[in-house]
Amino acid sequence: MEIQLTFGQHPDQPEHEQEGDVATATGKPKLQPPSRYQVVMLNDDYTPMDFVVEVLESFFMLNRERATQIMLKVHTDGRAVCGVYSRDIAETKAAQVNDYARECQHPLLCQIEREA
Ligand code: TYC
Repeated sequence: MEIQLTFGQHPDQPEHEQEGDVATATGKPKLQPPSRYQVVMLNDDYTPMDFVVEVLESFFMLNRERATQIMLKVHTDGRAVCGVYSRDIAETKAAQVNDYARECQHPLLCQIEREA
């Protein structure tokens, strides 16, 4: 955004005499809404299906039916979106899932991707 300061350039015009300095915004503000990030879960050959369903239920607040659908989509397509969040929340969720899976000695992985 460009700010234009006008310092009483027209002292001879009576309407400016009392006003002091005036800040005027010119042009369109170039503000964008913050990007959203998908948490994407990846398939592997070793993580048990019931462990994946448990992770989807507890980290993404999904019910059993929805968690099972997403787990099966990952299993068949190789990947699926578990949820969409602000960047901080998406990073935190992906890290929590990856850390928990590692603690439990499963290779399950999530990554984040910025939405187009
Ligand atoms: N492919 C795994 C299996 O056959 C199950 C699985 C599903 C693993 C989803 C990871 O994100 C995943 N046991």
